[in-house]
Amino acid sequence: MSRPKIALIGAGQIGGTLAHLAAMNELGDVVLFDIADGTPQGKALDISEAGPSEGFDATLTGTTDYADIAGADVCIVTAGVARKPGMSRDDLLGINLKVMKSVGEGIKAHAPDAFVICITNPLDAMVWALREYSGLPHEKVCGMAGVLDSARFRHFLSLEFDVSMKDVTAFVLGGHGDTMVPSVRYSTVGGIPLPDLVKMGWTTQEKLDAIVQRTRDGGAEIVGLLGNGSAYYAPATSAIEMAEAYLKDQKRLLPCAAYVDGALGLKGMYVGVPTVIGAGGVERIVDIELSSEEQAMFDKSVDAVKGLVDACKAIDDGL
Ligand code: PYR
Repeated sequence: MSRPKIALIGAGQIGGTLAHLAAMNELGDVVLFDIADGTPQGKALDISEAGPSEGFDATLTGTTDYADIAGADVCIVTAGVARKPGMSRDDLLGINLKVMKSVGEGIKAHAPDAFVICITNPLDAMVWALREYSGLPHEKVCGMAGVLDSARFRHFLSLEFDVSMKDVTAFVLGGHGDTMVPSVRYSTVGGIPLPDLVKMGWTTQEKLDAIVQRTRDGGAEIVGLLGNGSAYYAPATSAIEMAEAYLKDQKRLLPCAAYVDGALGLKGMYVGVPTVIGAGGVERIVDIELSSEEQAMFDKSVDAVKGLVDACKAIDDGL
């Protein structure tokens, strides 16, 4: 039986980290694709040479030819430009839309049966565009953002409560942008919802509000610190969690940018929602109830995503 094939489209910082994590976790053989000749080949060889020390047997190759992703089981797309300090994710729309066109066409031609995870920003609009250009079924194309935003929220909460991150669960919904909705009610420590922890005196509402805002600004905080790029370790780890859920049919309940048609009152659009990921791809959208306050924040985020998708359509009137 052959190993699963994981195609990584884009061999930048996230792409290289994805390749390393996929190999270390022995998820399958890795093909690293990039248009910059030398980069994918160099990173694939470098990571392969870590194999003897790390003890993995995955085969890693680098390529500039889409034909080499043929038959991939999973494609993780990071191709495109990352933001610089002072930029919002939305500023990348025009340039990265063009990139999604060639990536989508490459996947359509060579890996039409893959489960596709998009990481390129602005995330929700780019995953929508990638689905349009690739023509793959909606449940096989999704975006990585909710796992990352929730991980950031969990990390900040664990610092506040001085408890293990393992015991903090959290949910972030909506678009992967300034309007994202970290859900306080559905986030817990050992099963105790955050509002109860405020009542119990574990934290104050003011501190919790500040953590929610820090979560919303989590990507920008890293961009500001790095000075010349955006986050890559946590984004890559989050996408690997999703890829593993698909490859091992784990039926994980993970928030991601998924196509929603009916649930949460939405009609046919990509946005961050809780999902179940298994061998069928995004197998289920978890149709949670929102309070009126959460609903208002979610609606605002949905409108922001719709605006970005409209901007994509205006740039490429073939969409
Ligand atoms: C983030 O760090 O939030 C990205 O979108 C890469």
